[in-house]
Amino acid sequence: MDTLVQKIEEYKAEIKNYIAQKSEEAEAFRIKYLGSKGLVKDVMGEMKNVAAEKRKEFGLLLNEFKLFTEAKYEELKSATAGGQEAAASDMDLTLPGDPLPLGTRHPISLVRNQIVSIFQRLGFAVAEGPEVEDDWHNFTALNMPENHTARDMQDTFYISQNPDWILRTHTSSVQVREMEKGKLPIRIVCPGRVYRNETISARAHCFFHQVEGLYIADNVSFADLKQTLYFFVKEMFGRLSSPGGQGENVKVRFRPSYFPFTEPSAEMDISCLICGGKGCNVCKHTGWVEILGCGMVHPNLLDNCGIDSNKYTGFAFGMGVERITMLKYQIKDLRLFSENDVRFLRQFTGAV
Ligand code: 2NL
Repeated sequence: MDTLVQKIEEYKAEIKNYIAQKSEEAEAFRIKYLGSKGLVKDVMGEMKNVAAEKRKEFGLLLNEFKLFTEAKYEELKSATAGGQEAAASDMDLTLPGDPLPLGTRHPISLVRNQIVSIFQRLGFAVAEGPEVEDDWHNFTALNMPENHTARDMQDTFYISQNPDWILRTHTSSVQVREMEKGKLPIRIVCPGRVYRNETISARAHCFFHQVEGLYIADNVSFADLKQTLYFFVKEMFGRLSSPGGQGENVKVRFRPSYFPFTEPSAEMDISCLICGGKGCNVCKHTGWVEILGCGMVHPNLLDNCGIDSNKYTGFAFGMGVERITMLKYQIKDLRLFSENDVRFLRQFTGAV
């Protein structure tokens, strides 16, 4: 009797520690302990060898052992029912999850936003307009004669259904639309994508991005234009710590130029950010790099848009976002901006 009680205790310890991960293992447990030739039946068969006066006590013990084993079997069965629960029992829910990869802003968007926000701080509002334009807003209103080279089929994409429609070649068309509204003063910047029919290379693309600016009011002068653009350059490039060590001291110069929509016209250069003005291949050994075109709004434009050119004057400027971005980050090939190679794009995480 004592050895039997001991045996039952051993079995119970074994049963208690039994682990089943698959339903087959729970079934093996049932066969081993509860089957017709199982261990529970075995010990029950010992009843006949137990002295009569101990039978009641042993009967209770056996019954409790049977219930204990059956309860364990139910537990194993439910824990291993279905493949999913089996997998779930393996799963450590305290492990950290897989990280979600974060996207980054495109460098063109970053630099465009930075340019725009500098002018917003000076009181310029943002204006946007259509990329498919008509001849009037893109060319005629902007004082571009009928036979001007910028109108050439080679530079402009035409919409085949209507020869009057084109893809805008600059965002000046947005400014024309603002001028036509007739609400003065006007102080706007126009960021956007523009299109030119060019062969794609390291230095040219069939589309690129511009920010143009326009300020029309009483007594706007070339001095106002210069101070506005000095502020822009200082904010955009002055704080750049470049290999050339320009620091805060980036230099600026204006060169006379020609645009059909401004008179007088100028181009603005800054001292080369790479060599600090000493001369390198980025500045083609001149020490200067061109960053934008500008000038006083041609009176013909004001008249074309119904603004009194005797009463109002204005200045305008235009810059290529790709060009500014290339200078700022020393990017040598325009095509990188539209290839969307993540190894290129990832480098601008957190930039600006
Ligand atoms: C450049 C030069 C320029 C303008 C754009 C403009 C617009 C209006 C009136 C007068 Cl509505 N001017 N825009 C003026 C001068 C230069 O852009 O090289 N851009 C990348």
